Amino acid sequence: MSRFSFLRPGSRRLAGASVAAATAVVMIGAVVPAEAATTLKAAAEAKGRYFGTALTRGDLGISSEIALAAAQFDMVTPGNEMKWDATEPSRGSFNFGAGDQIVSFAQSHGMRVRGHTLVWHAQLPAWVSGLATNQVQGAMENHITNEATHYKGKVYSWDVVNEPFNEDGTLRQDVFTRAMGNGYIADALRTAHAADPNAKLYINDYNIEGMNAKSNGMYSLAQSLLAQGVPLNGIGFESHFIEGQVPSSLLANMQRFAALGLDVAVTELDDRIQMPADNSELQQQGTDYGTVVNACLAVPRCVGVSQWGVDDGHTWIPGTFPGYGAPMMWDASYQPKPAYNAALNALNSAPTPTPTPTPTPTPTPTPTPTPTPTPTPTPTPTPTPVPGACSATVETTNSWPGGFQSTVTVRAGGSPVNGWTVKWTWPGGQTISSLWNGTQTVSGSTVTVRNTSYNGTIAAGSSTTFGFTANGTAATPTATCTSP
Ligand code: 9MR
Repeated sequence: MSRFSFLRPGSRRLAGASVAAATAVVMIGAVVPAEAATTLKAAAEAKGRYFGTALTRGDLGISSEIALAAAQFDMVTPGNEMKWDATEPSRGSFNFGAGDQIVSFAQSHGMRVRGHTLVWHAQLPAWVSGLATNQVQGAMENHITNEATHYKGKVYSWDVVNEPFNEDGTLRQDVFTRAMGNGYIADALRTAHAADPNAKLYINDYNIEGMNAKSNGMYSLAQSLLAQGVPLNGIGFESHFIEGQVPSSLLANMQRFAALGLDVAVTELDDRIQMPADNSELQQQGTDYGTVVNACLAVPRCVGVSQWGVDDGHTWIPGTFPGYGAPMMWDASYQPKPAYNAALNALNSAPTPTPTPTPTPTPTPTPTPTPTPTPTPTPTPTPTPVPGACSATVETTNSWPGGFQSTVTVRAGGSPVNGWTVKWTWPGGQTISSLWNGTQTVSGSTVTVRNTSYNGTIAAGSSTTFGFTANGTAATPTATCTSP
């Protein structure tokens, strides 16, 4: 049974404090240095990120909550209004009224919109589940085309496919897989891209924030979609956490997806506490929010963080996880909690990104041509495939003052490789801060990286990659690869 299978429709609503109180909260929200930004959105924008929230149509009528949302956030995800049950309740009959209200709220407050969601097994109208198998693909493509065309140019991104995985990393069996097999994901992404070529297209899921079977499943899917040229732009990490339990591999996991050339985003952040919440739990929640924001800031391809709601009075958590609550950065009276200060401080404390300087080309004098003797052509020897041989190439994908990120491609020769070991020596005292898709051993300046359980086998002529971030000056050492 899915973690969300016992959801009640709609989240709890509490009446709130005044707009004036909400505004005051913004002013006194955090103790920060004089020039530091005083709202999440300003602080995030200064670091090239956004900070978002989820809002439902019901939220739009709660003036205190909305004033706070408009002051603090620059991205909105509709909580329910763009889901299939809301937009195409009966076949071929589309209703974008509620979604449009969220979009116009966002536009009138200078906020962007994350479209959520086109294809999901939940909040799916009964008519879709009742279709004959050979009708599902047509219905899915028609739904995507209509909705993505309606919102073309109005959404920054789409969660094209939502929550497709089981906890063990296999794809969930639902109406879409039963009709189309695993290929429904590629088909959905291609259909969305045709309708809105400028929207960033995501697959979004929960419990994929750390390194585990489910995120390995997502990683393999992403690799395979990219290898097929499918228009996938990003992975959404929902991040519905429990206080004190943010996975320690969050950063390394984000980095490995980013190293595939994908954007990553924290899309539905909340951090629930077993009620009643005491002060030490609220402090720990602050640490958790800081950890998540810092992870995003440490990954150049992490585009932003969205909290799933605004305040503790309007959240889905108590309705779904009885006994738990208080998962947001503001309490039910719109007062900022330690989590808000932690998120804001993390943003304000991060180094401001500096664009990588482009070296100015020095003009070189044109050399006087000297006649070259025509070389006698020598026949190119045909390389003999060595069984199990592999090669490795290190490439710097990003650098910043004092650090850099690299991708290492491990390629099999003429025969398949079963297990590989890549080795190199740092030229200038560099040290790896985090490595993904491999296991490392360091001895002095020599680094040895072996495959993990899931990427040791490489077909003849194919490749896999691992990646790392390192401290020091960017270097691209020559690496050797051996295979047993
Ligand atoms: O916040 C949404 C809540 O109002 C709905 O009742 C619920 C129904 O499934 O969906 C909630 O949002 C979910 C999101 O769309 C996908 N990830 C999990 C979110 C929380 O359940």
